[in-house]
Amino acid sequence: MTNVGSKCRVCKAPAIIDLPRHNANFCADHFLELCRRQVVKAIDHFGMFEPDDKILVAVSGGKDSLAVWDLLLELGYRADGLYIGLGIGEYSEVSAGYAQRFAAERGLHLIEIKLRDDFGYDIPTAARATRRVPCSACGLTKRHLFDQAAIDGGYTALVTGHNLDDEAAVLLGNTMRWEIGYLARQLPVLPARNGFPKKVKPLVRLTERETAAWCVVRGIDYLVDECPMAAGNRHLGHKDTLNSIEAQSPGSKAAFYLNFLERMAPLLAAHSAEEREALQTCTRCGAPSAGEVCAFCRLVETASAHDPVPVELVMRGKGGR
Ligand code: Q46
Ligand code: ZN
Ligand code: ZN
Repeated sequence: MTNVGSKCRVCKAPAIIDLPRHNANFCADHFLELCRRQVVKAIDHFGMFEPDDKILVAVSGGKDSLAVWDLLLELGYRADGLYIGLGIGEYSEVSAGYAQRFAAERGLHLIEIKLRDDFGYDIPTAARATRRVPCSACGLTKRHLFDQAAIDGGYTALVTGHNLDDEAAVLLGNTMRWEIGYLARQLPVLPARNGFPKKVKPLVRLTERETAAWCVVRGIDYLVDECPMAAGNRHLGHKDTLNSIEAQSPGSKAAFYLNFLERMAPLLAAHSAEEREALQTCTRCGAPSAGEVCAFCRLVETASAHDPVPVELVMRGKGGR
């Protein structure tokens, strides 16, 4: 991860990673220290947590969600995990194993939901049955189930592992379309409102290379493979674009996203307040909803009535990006 012979900026020991945006190399200990500092800075700066928050971490078995769970526990927060079995073929079976092992080895509480067993569908089938792109059916499912599990379990903060690369890529997409409504809500903390839990992204100051390195140095075994349904996902293309800008001009990615939060997001705050529609309660599941029956319950109804569809069938012809 670094040039042979380079030294840690802090202690001059042999470095294990170079971070061009910090214009420095770090040894393992000082790299971990830098990551902790970045997370604490995000938590403090954005007022992410109250000391008595009961945290639920959305866990996928990938590097970001396991890193954020590990970091929060290390920083002294109480945090349980929630894993959703999305039924995306072998990928889901393997990812469940990573989440379960992480929790079991550390004696942590992991709540598990299995879409096929608990709701009678899986993501490939939902995508086919509703003619949505897979990530849209998946996003709707995950948002609903994370929110509901947090509310039902009495958790006061729902944490996700979104990192700087994720947020910058979404910001680029939203900016290119001038999606003012989405831009106004693209914040690292969304307070609890209208029956939704507080949502927090503590990793927004760390890149995905840094969260991966955190896991490697901490000995966290995570699923490296990407979801097979991500092919064609616009965010991946935006990440590539930002990475080539970053390679030319280190620090651009962080400046793009963090300066948006500093300089632009406050100007959009009024817009986000206006957008807050009064919501009703879903007559089936009790969740906040724009209509009588929420989008999730409608998805369940359609997807669970459909014969199961394997991942390969949904993704046929969509491989590569
Ligand atoms: S799991 Fe789901 Fe992601 Fe797979 S289907 Fe798309 S949204 S890519 S984070
Ligand atoms: Zn050092
Ligand atoms: Zn509902």
